[in-house]
Amino acid sequence: MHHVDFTNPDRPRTPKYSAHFYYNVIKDNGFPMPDDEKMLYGHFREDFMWSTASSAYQIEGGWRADGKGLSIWDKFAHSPSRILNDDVGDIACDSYNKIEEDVAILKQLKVSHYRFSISWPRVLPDGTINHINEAGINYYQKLLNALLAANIQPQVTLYHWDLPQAIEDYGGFLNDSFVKLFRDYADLMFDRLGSKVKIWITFNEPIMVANHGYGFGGFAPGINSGPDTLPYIVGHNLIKAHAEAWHVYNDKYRAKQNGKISITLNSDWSEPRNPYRQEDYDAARRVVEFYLGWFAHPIFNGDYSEIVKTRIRDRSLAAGLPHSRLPEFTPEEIKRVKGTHDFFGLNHYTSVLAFPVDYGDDASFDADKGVVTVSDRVWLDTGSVWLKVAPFGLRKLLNFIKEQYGNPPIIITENGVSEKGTVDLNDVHRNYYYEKYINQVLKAYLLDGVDVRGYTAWSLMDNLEWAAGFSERFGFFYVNRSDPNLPRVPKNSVNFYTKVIKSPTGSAAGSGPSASGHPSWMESSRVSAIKIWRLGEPGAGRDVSAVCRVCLPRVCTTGTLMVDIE
Ligand code: GBH
Repeated sequence: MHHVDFTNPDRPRTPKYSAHFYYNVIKDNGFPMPDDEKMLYGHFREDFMWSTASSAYQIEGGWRADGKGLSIWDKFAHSPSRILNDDVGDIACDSYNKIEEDVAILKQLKVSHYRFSISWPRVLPDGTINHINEAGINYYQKLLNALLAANIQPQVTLYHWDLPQAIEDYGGFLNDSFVKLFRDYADLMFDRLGSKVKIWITFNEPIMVANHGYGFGGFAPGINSGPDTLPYIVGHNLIKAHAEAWHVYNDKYRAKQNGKISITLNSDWSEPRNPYRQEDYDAARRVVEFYLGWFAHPIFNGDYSEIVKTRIRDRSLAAGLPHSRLPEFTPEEIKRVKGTHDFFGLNHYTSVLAFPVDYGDDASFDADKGVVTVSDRVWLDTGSVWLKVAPFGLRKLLNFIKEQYGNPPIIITENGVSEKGTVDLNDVHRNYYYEKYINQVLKAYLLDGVDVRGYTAWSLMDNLEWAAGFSERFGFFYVNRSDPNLPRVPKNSVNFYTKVIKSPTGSAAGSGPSASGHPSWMESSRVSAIKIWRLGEPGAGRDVSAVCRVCLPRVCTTGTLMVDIE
């Protein structure tokens, strides 16, 4: 535990890290749990919205049913090698024909709310209001009626990535006319469905539309011809379209329908890779500023943030361009966009460690951000490579939103975890994930005063996980795809989530340990953490730190020892 300098006749002893560590073990007489990992007991608001979510393309199927038009995901999925195993959403979970089944499993979960999205081409086959598909509107009417009859309040997303292909054929989000097309579509939906909906979300995760769809093309429509400019044009039109939809609702429907409307943004939380290096702090800040701030800053504060504007302008001018690749809002547009929110919709799954990298002449969203991110090796694995379990990040992100965007009411519109490979209905790793993340939300609410109004677990059932196809499963319910009836089979986490929602004294989110002194889920959590560790591909073995984090929390100090990936 001490280094001895044998070149020095005095043989001086210098303590290694292990000496400090062992000193603390002795001092603490064991391995106490760090404060930020201890469970907090308490309650959310009385009217807290407990929800679970899905999206149209991921579950509906019925891709050509009753006059539905094609979406960019229909086309993308039917193009070779775009989706893993060439999976398609033609049938998906067949929710188009299974309203009863879906509402039954929502009732089983005892959620107060359900977040789903509308397929734009199902209601407007060519994307315009020139041709309305009544059969499509009927489907959503029936779904809304069934939900309300079950006392489940809908949270409806207008756009969860499935643009009518007919609009894409005219340039999609790149064409300024997108703004009016979206406004008209939104107007029609408020008119026809709005009496039954109190929570509207215009767009789900705009950054994915802009950067995945039109930047590097991993998502539909799969465009990668102009990563330097196209994502920014897409983002710009999307923000304007969101603002117009908000104004239509505000001017024409709010008084009568009395609902709320906003946008859902997603972001990882980011920590510096090396907490002793200022540049890494700056890089970590840029991750969140580019991820969340790209859209949140104009909508909540007016205009893009200085950090984003300055970096893109500087890099554009350095490359010899006459102006920034990031479009500018006019003063009138800034006024029109600013304040178009009734709450902050947040999707969050994971955290990253950031450090700065100079991308040279490369011009893209990532190059402009100038950051590379890695994971802390002590964060547990899941069924998705990008998703590591790091619950603390959610509390930090909630606090960031509170500080940066004027303490808005926040609805967490997605949070969840996946598995892949062999089906195991005993998904204790999902219980572990939800317990830890929801508890961080509770801390943000009770200890930090963050105005959290609702929590939404992704997802109701296993579904088409975009480019990953059906291979990664986020659901509370397993969907047996080898049975043509596509039955929904509850996993263990159904009970867990129901308990969290319903528990009068609370369990994960609740008010105290049980008689035994430990909340009943405590032991299963430890087991499940170890199970998550095993979820990766065989052989992709995680080092033991993942396990010792569970058993010996102090051995692996998140973020501080993890500086060895260059
Ligand atoms: C959400 O996106 C979506 O809203 C939801 O539809 C989806 O099912 C859910 O998450 C689970 O993924 O392929 O390595 O480039 C969360 C943001 C966007 C994170 C896509 C993962 C793919 C990374 N996700 N991203 S990669």
